[in-house]
Amino acid sequence: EPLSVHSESASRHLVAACLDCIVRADQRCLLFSSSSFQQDTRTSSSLPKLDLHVIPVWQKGITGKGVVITVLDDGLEWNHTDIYSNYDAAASYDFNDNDPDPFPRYDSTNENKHGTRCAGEIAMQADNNKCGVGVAYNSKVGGIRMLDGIVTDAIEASSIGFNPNHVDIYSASWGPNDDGKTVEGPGRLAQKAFEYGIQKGRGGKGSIFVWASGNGGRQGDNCDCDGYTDSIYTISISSASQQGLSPWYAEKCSSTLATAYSSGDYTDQRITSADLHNECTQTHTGTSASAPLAAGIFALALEQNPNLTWRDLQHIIVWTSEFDPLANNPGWKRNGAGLMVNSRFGFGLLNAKALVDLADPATWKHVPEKKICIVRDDAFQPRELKAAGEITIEIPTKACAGQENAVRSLEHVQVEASIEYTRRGDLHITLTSPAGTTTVLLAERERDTSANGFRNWDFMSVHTWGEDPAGTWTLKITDTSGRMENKGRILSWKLILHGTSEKPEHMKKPRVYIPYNAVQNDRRGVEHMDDMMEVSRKEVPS
Ligand SMILES: *[C@@H]1O[C@H](CO)[C@@H](O)[C@H](O)[C@H]1NC(C)=O
Ligand SMILES: *[C@@H]1O[C@H](CO)[C@@H](O)[C@H](O)[C@H]1NC(C)=O
Ligand SMILES: [Ca+2]
Ligand SMILES: [Ca+2]
Ligand SMILES: [Ca+2]
Ligand SMILES: [Ca+2]
Repeated sequence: EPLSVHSESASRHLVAACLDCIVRADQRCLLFSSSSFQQDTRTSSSLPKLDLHVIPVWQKGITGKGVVITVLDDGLEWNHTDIYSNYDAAASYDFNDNDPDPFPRYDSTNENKHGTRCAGEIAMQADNNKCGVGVAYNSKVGGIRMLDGIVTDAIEASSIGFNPNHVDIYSASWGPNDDGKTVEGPGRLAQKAFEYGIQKGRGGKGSIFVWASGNGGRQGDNCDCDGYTDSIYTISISSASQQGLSPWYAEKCSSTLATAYSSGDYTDQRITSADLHNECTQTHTGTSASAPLAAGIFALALEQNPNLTWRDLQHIIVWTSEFDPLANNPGWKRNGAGLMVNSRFGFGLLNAKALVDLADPATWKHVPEKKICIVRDDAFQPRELKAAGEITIEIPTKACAGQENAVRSLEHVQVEASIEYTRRGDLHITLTSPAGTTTVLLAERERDTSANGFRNWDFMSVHTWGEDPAGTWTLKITDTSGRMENKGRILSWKLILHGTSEKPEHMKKPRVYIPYNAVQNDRRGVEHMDDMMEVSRKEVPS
């Protein structure tokens, strides 16, 4: 059973914080209405005043109209009275039972509530005195029932590739087991479905795949070992708590693009949504609850500008996500393009208003054509690694300068490597860019005792986004576990640079970071923020 749903385990949260209004997004404090903009749900004024800035987008009349989202999960209670008016049968299917109706299977434990909760966050109806308001409350939402049974590569592929000229956004809050010892990605068919969606979906503009980054934090898991989040095609979303902190279940990795709110410590508020049996919940949790909030925000951007390509959207997320509200966490660094990035949060907290404003078709210029430059060393001989040892590989490159596929401004970077090692979880891999940005591509995982190593695994990083890749890269593999019996070798590697030959228009001026929210009870001064940026040029170890 390789898949797990990314909710927190219920047992940790028997004491529900029963608060009047429990949502982190601006669907929070709904008072059952989209028009009463009473939205501050803090339980104490000492908490930071945090905001995904959705309401200013609603005030412009942008609510997800004309955008179709489907939730790949355990089913959708589509006749729920807070979902029904936005339900889209053409975005729905049941691949567990092979029929068009994704209605979840009821049982005494209500275990199949997950998909309905995720869909509610996106598209709960406004002003109907029921549950809450979805982030994109006039979008259409469907459900693909695919987790309630044996999940084969074929079922994943059918789900990822379902009706790609009708569905705009696929939201997935599941992935490989979060046990801290699994390394797994999409199978052959699922990979093909991602590629098809990117190339052909949305009339060739590319399907939008939103993915939860995983809940294996307590198990020492690392989302670099999750090939779904690690894919360049998925927008991988992590969580922040009501306190603006990285929650206990969060995983770190270099592929996470951005963050939305979710649950945190057990007294922290959780996410409000629709629930099975036409009920409501105030206890939706984990990165599972963050990804749908992000999917809803992206639906707002697609209503504003339906012509955005899948790469336009990733660029807009990178350029508008906020460092400031999460600045009290360790691990921030400023990359060579001036962007703040953190392996817990990617580029930071989503800001719906900034994202939708940048997407404005009157001003947005599509990013230039995608180029891929592959750097390899044909003379490379396998190199040995031992406990307490280190392999350093210097990779000089002109980044295909002078060729049709020259990359001058980076998007994703992949290191495809095959590594044999007696204990995989003791490996630590970093990549340093010519601009001096060091990214952890793999962190140790205490529970991963596997001797299987990595076979052509794509380690993916977004941390050097916007940098010029020409110069010398450094790949470093170490083992500091102290287990002296460890040994192995790196058999092969390839550096894959994704990006553009021209700098995208919006990046021609540097990104300016401003304090996130003028009305927030900010406990840090602006000067302190500048200090913080100075220190955090190097990643602060956690
Ligand atoms: C939704 O459908 C189920 C199954 O047919 C039914 O039991 C339930 O009463 C319906 N809910 C509503 C709100 O109509
Ligand atoms: C989208 O692109 C089409 C074709 O280029 C154009 O006609 C249309 O006006 C564009 N829509 C927006 C909102 O920019
Ligand atoms: Ca069915
Ligand atoms: Ca409602
Ligand atoms: Ca995981
Ligand atoms: Ca991804």
